[in-house]
Amino acid sequence: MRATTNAKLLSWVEEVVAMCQPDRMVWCDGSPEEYDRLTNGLVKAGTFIPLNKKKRPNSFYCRSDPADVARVEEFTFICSANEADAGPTNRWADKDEMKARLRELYAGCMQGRTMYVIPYSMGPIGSPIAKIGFEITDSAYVVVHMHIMARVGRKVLEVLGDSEDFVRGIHSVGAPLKDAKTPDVPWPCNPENKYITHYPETREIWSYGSGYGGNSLLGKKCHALRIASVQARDEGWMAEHMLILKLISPDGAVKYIAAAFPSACGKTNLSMLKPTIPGWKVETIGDDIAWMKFGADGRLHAINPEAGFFGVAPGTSMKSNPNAMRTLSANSIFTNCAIRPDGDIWWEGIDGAPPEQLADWLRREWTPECGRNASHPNARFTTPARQCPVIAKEWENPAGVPIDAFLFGGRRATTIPLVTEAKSWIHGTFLGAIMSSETTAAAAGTVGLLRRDPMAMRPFCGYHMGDYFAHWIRIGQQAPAPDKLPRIFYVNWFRKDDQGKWLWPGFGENSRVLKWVVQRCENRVDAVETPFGLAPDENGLDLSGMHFTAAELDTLLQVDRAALLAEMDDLRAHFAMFGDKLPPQLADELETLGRSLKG
Ligand code: SAT
Ligand code: MN
Repeated sequence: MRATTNAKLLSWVEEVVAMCQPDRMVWCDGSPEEYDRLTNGLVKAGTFIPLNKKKRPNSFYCRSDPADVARVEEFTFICSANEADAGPTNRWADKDEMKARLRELYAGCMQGRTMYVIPYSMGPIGSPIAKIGFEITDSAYVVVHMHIMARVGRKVLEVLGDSEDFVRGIHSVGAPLKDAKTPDVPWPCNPENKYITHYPETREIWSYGSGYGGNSLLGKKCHALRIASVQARDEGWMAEHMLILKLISPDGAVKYIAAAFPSACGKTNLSMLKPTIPGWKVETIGDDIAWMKFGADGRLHAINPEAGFFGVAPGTSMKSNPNAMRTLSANSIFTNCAIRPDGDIWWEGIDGAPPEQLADWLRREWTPECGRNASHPNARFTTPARQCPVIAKEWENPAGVPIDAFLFGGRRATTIPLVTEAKSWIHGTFLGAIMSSETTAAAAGTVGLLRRDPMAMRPFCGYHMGDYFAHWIRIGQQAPAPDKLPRIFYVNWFRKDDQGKWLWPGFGENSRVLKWVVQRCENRVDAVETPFGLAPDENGLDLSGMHFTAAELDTLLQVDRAALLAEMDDLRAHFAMFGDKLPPQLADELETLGRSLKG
């Protein structure tokens, strides 16, 4: 039912109805009844399989079309008014041409389907940092995901009132049902035509052809990062691809840390980590996105704009992430993992021996001997954040939490040490700007290639990355109290030795690095200067109970000078990409790095 008199909103919805020609239209109210009605419908349609109620109450299993399994960066466009504003890391298309092409595809694209209008808030409803958006979609799968991932419903319409300040998102799976007799498929999509398009000036998102993750849950990467990064630039705040965690030390002191890693590099694991060092505790605020504004106290305050976790399933276990496993114990949706004969889910790396038989994500029979993986490497769980056993009590605080430190990191088997601290805000911005990581299955494409992924925002920055660097520098300059800015660190959990063996166990042991970060923030430990920043001295890290040879420790904690020096050309080419938009401070930092590596 429609519960708004907002004229701009109503006329936009009418336009979309006229273009897409759905059979029915529903204003989503975000209620549990709506969720049940839609999940029942998805079960009837064969999209969802209810999981064993005793093992996983109110949870569902889903398999996508094999041609629709990840974000598609190749078909993701920033259609800014000026091409130069999209910058070298984005695909740009003329907004009028793109809209004309999409209008053709959208014409009648919802025939035979229901169109849902989803009012959502990214961030606690009414928070001064939160933003309102609407996603119009023909996918019930998307609606139930938005129920978990965002705040959906009437309250959003009430807070919006007659304001025009909302993001307009249109999404279609691009698979009209030509007549009532055409049977639907479990996962409608359009493999030939996928477009994920953004119009930063008018705060619009038009998405077509894919039903998966960041392509279709428009509140997430499209709104909360690509559009929000532009709003943040214009309004003087930050929209970052960062988890937010609360770290409590044995003496009860609290620090808040936000950390940027590329997709599928362990952000969810870090955000709810179970420390192995006694007396320390991590609580979760968010696992993927942080929106930050300066508060009256002069500090950067962060909210998690999301309400759920859309995490990578394979590799998640009681050993790697017990808190995620507990979060998933009910009310969750699982896409593209495998299903056991007893009606529960399974994936590579989950606890226990593999069952003798499974149905895999491609609906085939699977046995441990068959030589294939049973789940897709980008298989995902969708689960409410409030169910996380270590969710922090502040996680929905409308004022956000004050951030003490930023971590940057990526997957690097070589070269980059376990942890260093930036020497200044500008040096930290520089380390973020040269971030690199081996690619993962979160995006379609080859896995394991090294790519520069500044601040883990390469696929998500809605404007010119050179201007984005300048925005970071401006935030540092505009900080009401420079000494209250977060300290910046660079970490790499993924260093390997010459034999290809991980040097660092990761997971809960990463708490040792967090302890060092806290002690640095409190000026309680010394550090030694290296070309890559300030590193722990021999006794800096708490490694009690761990066993490393001197050589292993050396490799783990040292910058490989020769290897980094060999990357200088690549780094210069990376920076050259940004042309005259590269802030001169970052060019200076690069040359300083080059000199210190030689010295
Ligand atoms: O963009 S998704 O939400 O599909 C997942 C990711 O890349 O982090
Ligand atoms: Mn992400």
